[in-house]
Amino acid sequence: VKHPLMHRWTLWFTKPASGKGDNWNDLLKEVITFNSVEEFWGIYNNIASVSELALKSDYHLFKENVRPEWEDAQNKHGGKWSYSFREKRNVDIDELWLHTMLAAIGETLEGEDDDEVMGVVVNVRKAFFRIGVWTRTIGKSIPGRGDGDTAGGKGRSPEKARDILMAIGHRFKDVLKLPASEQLEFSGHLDAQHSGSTRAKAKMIV
Ligand code: M7G
Repeated sequence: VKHPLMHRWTLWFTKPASGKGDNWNDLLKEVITFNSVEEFWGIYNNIASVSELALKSDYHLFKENVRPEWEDAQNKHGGKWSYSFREKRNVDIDELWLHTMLAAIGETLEGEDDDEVMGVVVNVRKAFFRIGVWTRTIGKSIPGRGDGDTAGGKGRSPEKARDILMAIGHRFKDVLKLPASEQLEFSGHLDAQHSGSTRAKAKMIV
């Protein structure tokens, strides 16, 4: 018996750049798509754990048909909640990433009709492990569009969209078992791409 998931999910891997000529597109690889709990465990048990990955690797677990890139139509108005674990030796990154993936595929990060979570990401870097949740919107109107057209459509007001994003942030913070004293930060993908620009930052913190 297979226990179906609410969505089909695709696992992606970013392999570390080998030389200067490598660009993002050469490094991002689609691994496999699945839609049941059993398939998830089969895959999980047969791939390298995060703690075994080389520096500059990423895993991305995204809803099927959403590429784990800012440029994807379903991400381009979105953002992410993320946290960087800088005490790399003191953190069980494998367990945190597993719980993040289970929260994503088990649909416990958002409410049933929210349709905000696009995927989850883990980055292995020299100074930190970073885990993030990518969302469809940033809880603000899209520049150049009407006010009711908060990214994601559904006719949500910016205030309502913001409430949904804050709730996702709180749930994600629980999944990561972060104490109240630690801050999870939200940033819009556009801000991330043009960091240093004068664009108003979509700053939220939980
Ligand atoms: P990162 O992995 O988000 O953060 O981006 P890091 O600086 O902590 O490693 C690293 C680099 O990967 C970026 O500067 C981009 O060159 C590239 N990159 C990452 N993402 C998520 C994207 C993306 O969605 N699209 C494109 N074109 N490049 C990306």
